[in-house]
Amino acid sequence: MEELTSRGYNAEREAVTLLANAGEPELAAEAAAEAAGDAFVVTSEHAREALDSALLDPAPDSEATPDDPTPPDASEGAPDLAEQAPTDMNAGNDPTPADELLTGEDGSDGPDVSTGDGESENRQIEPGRGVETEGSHAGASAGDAGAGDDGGTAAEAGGDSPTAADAVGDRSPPAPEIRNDVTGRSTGTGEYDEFVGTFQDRYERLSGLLRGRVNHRPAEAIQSMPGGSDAEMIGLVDDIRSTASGHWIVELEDTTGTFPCLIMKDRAFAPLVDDLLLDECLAVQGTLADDGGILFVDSLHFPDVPRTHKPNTADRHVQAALISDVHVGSQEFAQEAWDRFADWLHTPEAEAVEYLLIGGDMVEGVGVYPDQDEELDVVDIYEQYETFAEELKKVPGDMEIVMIPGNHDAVRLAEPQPAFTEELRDIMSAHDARFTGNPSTVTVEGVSVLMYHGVSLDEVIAELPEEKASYEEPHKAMYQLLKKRHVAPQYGGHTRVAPEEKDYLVIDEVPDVFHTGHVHKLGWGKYHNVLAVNSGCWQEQTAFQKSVNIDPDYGHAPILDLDTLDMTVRKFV
Ligand code: D5M
Ligand code: FE
Ligand code: ZN
Repeated sequence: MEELTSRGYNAEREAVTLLANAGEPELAAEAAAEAAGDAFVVTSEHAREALDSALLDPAPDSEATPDDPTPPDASEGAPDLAEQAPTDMNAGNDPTPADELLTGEDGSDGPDVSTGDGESENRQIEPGRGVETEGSHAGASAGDAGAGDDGGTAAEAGGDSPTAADAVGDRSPPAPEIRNDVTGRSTGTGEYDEFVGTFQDRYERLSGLLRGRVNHRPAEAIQSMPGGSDAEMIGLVDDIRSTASGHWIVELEDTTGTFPCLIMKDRAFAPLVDDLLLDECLAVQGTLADDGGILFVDSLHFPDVPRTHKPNTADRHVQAALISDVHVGSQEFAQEAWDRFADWLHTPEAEAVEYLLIGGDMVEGVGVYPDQDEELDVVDIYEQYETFAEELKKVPGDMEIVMIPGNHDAVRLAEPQPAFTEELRDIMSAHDARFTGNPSTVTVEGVSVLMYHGVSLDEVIAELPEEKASYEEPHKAMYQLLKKRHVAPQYGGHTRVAPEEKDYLVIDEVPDVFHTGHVHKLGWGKYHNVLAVNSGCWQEQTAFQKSVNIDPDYGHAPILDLDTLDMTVRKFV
């Protein structure tokens, strides 16, 4: 199973059983993946084909196949930027207007970011019956009402049980506009070399954001500068190591080579080294050592979001529900909460909620994690989508729905993930929903929402200090992605990345709202005026989550006022 998931496939339960019972399960899985081609769901058919065919003998080449967008060995570092003939990295890089220098600054301390200390207003509203606020776990994690201090106080919901009969039925939202969607534009065939192109594009665009702030000299040029010279460089982080005396060496790479940069432990910005992830883009300014072999760093710059960013707002009162991680098909799918949510959408109170944005993991999928099948309610992946479609039908038909896939969905696992296939769209066609890739930028009523499922959040949370990123405050992990202007900076870890000519994971334009899910925790706040929302889930605690003490925030719907960017969380548990 791991073999299949690591290659970006989901698999039917029967297929898993067949492959697991094969003489050499790993090879069998690999062969089944070949048979599945670009189907992304390995069916029992594929498994049988693999077991019957000569594919197993001799052992297939373990190199990635053209259908497999993931690298042969994810533990391998990011490809060398300079491996291919360097493109002209200096051309076409419009330096952004100089934002304020962000040297050594941690944006999350900015005044526009609330601390989630529980003192801020906790705007949670509970419609429906018998709902308790007290003791709500979300109360603690979502108390970070950073979404503005202007109005929007909690209102008590009406006591009547809403039913579909209360339908308001006069929504007529204009169509959202979608950008940065890989769907239908995928160029990657899975060759490792293609990653060089992806990283060159990443470098080109992220360094473009930094060029107004530093006077970049290529690594090659710095290598031949005399000792003692001042030098500035923009590069992707290639290595981070500490010296015997506790200082840090950050190796930066551009298209001409790499150069080591020394960050002294007593510098004010030294703690920022803890926030660094491999392969993110950084700029440094400093002075070369006497022998010219290392750069002593005086300042560090992240691509970041300008503090002056002014978000767009809708010019009428209209709202969007931001949800994710529905996990239909799981025994833990929170059916009652979902039904209450869907019912509430039919009430006059929800009249302004014209958009439903779903950030991935529509269904529980099959074979996503070991032993996951023991908790499946619906074992067939297509039946899961059929069941999901039934759940979606409960939502008012005049809402505009946008969906991206997540890691439990039946599309390729490697990011950027293309939108659901025609076959799956047909199953989920009831609402004429819009299907777009993960990530995508969806503009509703003038407000741009960067939708990203959020797999990289696990990594950001694992790598960064607790106060910068934690499951309790997932929005802070999102701030880091905004600061790095990339939704999944680190290559070769948990987050699978596909080689595309364009790095779709770069956050090119600053969004007004950043919407993720995946970690099943609710949290929101503002980072340099960008509202970051992680939207919880509709799945109660799974056995795995119990084993690692993850207490999911299920049955909550963050409702966003598109005209003010204020957030209200509605509880349906
Ligand atoms: O994952 C929901 C959250 O739980 C996310 O933070 C990953 C984590 N998770 C869940 N199951 C597992 C297993 N089996 N291994 C590691 N991490 C896990 P989602 O993928 O949205 O269900
Ligand atoms: Fe999920
Ligand atoms: Zn997920």
